[in-house]
Amino acid sequence: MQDKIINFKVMGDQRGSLIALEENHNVPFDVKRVFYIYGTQGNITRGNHSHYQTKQLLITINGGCQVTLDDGKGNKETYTLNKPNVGILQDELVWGSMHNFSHDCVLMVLADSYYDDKDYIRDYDTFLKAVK
Ligand code: T46
Repeated sequence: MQDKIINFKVMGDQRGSLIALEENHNVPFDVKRVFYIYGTQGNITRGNHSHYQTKQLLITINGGCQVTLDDGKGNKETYTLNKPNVGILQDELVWGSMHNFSHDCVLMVLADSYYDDKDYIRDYDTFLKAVK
């Protein structure tokens, strides 16, 4: 799933760096929602679900974590996210879990939908049925 990684252009100057995210340019969808998770202990796993329709772009803007993506068709890959200029795309109907958080990790997520609990698939067998 190498095509899931997006490298963002780093701009800025001697004062420091800057990354700009623009919907349908370097973010490959309409951005309806941004949220971020932080203060997660290193032994905790977050996510552990899929979405029926939502696409997400995950970026660690500080610290790092690992993200495991599973398309339910035999493709499962774990990525290390620890650079603010790299994002991982989690498409709809892809199971995602986030783990091995550094104490200072801030994981920012851009999504193409408003929050709707009904869009979540939290049971792995239900996910596999939805993929088929
Ligand atoms: C994901 C990982 C990285 C909202 O009210 N609005 C929102 O947009 C979201 C994402 C959550 N919530 C509420 C629902 C729960 O009461 O915040 C609480 C925690 O959400 P959740 O248990 O889904 O948190 P995580 O860390 O397991 O998962 C979240 C996202 O849901 C998920 O899509 O990729 O962060």
